[in-house]
Amino acid sequence: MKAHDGMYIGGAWRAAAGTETIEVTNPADGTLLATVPAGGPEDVDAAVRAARAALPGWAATSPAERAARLGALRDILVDRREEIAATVTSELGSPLTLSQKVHAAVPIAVCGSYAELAGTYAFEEETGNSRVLREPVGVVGAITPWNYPLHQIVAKAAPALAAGCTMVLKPAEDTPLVAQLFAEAVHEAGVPAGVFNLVTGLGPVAGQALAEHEGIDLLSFTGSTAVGRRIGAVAAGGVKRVALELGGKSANVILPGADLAKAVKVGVANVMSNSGQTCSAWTRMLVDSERYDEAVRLAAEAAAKYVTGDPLDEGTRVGPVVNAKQRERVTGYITRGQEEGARLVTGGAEPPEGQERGHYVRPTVLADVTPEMTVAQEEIFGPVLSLLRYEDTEDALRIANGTVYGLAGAVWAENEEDAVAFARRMETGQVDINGGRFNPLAPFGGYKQSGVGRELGAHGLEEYLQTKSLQF
Ligand code: TXE
Repeated sequence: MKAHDGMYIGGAWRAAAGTETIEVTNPADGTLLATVPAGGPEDVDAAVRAARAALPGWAATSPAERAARLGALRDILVDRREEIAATVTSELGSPLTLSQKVHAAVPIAVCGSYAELAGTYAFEEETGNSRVLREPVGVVGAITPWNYPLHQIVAKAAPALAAGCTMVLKPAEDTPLVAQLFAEAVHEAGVPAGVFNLVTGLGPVAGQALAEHEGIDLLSFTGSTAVGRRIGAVAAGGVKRVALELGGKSANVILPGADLAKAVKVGVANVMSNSGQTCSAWTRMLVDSERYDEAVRLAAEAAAKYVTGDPLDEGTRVGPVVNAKQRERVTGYITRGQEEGARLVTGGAEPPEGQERGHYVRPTVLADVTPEMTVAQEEIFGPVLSLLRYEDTEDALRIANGTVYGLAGAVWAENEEDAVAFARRMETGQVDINGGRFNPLAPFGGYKQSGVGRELGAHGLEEYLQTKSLQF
């Protein structure tokens, strides 16, 4: 695949300071797709300086001008959506249909929503004898993961640019190609030089250098809780603002009386999508004891129908996971679940037949999972669903809230009001009621150890703003 051998800094592709590179491979078959530079502290420093230099000019632009640039950016992403989908499929391994419908379409929707918000948001308002100004925070350092590679970038870059901030992005090492494509689109959209900068590189090197850099005013990180905790502390030590979007272990609560067949079908689809590599995935399905066995049967039946295979084949529903390490991690959890007493009803740790070359994991369902088991507590990040049994509503709530995470969740009930009443008591940032539908304007982010701050919509924009009040 075509790749840039430099970094996008100060409006141009420049050679990296060092000679280290990253090999980008296709998780479906291990073939080499491209090499990109692995940046170091010098590259990060050059990018932060470029962002700092561009800040006064960009912060002074009118919201209408920023809206126009974001609108142009959205249109370019629309024009290049097939290329985006193909790129994500080759470096992440997601089925091409998913790449088209989600990996390309969602960032386009999010970028469009910020083009609109930039033009309509009240950056100034009067309150009593004061005028409140909402000003950009400054230079943003963004570190993103590979699981929704373009979405995670746009969920930070679009609000940052709408707010008048400038930024440096360090994307995940597994998926730098779509990040390069995004930098090209930003350039083409006429965003001034230095407003958006890209440094590809390894987390502990380029990522760490960005988190530690004194020239950053806000660090926005999405990734594992372990890394988030560490770099959050580093950034807070420098009195920078920190936004963290971390892991999850979301509950899908099926209340008695809910449409079980539908809830199980949608629940299984939610977990298997993107090979389970979704921080908000409903990985714990909670069913009342009376209907538990029926739910297990339905879930196993549904999961067994999920065809794993080549992401380019139209029939494929589950592609590989992103890399060998992730595959090992996921299958390790499946084995651990069985060792702790969970019952494997479909799938398992063995690679699917004939797919040993890629990083494939069988769509797996574990039954008889109890709340204290590792598979019910830790984020697996693979196509693995755990079914837990509850006795009554209070028990269901205790189980749903009984992890360190609180990112998302779902509630199914016969009456919507019952689902809403239950959702109000859940310690989590987002809940889908009887299925729900994606809304690019709805705030997304975690309670408890799932993170700090919100992305998307006006709440996402406000993360990149600081307020000043003028008293008259
Ligand atoms: O994440 P990392 P990994 C979870 C998921 C997954 C696990 C491991 O459970 O199985 O994390 O995935 C950068 N300083 N999530 O190892 O390492 C790294 O380069 C600065 C949940 O891929 O956290 C990449 O850009 N940066 C999740 C980003 O952090 C560092 C999405 C994420 O990588 C760094 C991904 C360091 N010391 C994984 N070390 C979600 N919330 O959606 C790494 N990075």
